[in-house]
Amino acid sequence: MRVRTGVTGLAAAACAGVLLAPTPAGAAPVPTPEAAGARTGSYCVVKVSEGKTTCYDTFREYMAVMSGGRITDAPAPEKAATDKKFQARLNKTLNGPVTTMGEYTGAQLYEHGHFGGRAIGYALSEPCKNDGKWDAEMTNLDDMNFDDMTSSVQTWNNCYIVLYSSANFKGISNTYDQADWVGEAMNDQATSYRLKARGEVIR
Ligand SMILES: [Ca+2]
Ligand SMILES: [Ca+2]
Repeated sequence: MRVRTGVTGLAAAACAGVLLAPTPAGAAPVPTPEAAGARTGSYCVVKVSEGKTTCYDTFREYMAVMSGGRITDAPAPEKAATDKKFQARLNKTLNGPVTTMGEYTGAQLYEHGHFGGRAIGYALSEPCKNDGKWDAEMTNLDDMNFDDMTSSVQTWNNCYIVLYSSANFKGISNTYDQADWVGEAMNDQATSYRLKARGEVIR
């Protein structure tokens, strides 16, 4: 859903041919969501290291997990989105390992512009690496009941996110780090995505 305008994403049209390469060598596959939880909860955490996706009813519960228990008092997402203090704390907490198990937050997708509405967080076992391989991928956001919904994204730990308008990394694509609005062309269009390192070129 469109809430506000203001493009801050990084245009990557020049790389589109590369990004549509069919074989994502080395990318960590997204675990299949536990159907019931993934489809009923509003806020989902995908943990690659544990091989599972868990969804929560409230942004507060979700953020407690995403932050490794460091942020247990998150306000409602619409309030959190406009709370500069909270956003600063979020960025400080989520850059770097968030748990003693060494999980790193790669990216979050939000339903509305300016980091509001439903959210999906993606936790990696290590920061995104500039090694010529995708660091993670999701072939179809419909599996998370999040197809054609994304309006803003955030990334941390050296990750960039590439959104694609169709499943399996097809359709139009664009690359972002922190974007409170993914832009008119990609708004409510993303159906798959991949994570890579900042400035990484993948052939
Ligand atoms: Ca990589
Ligand atoms: Ca789509």
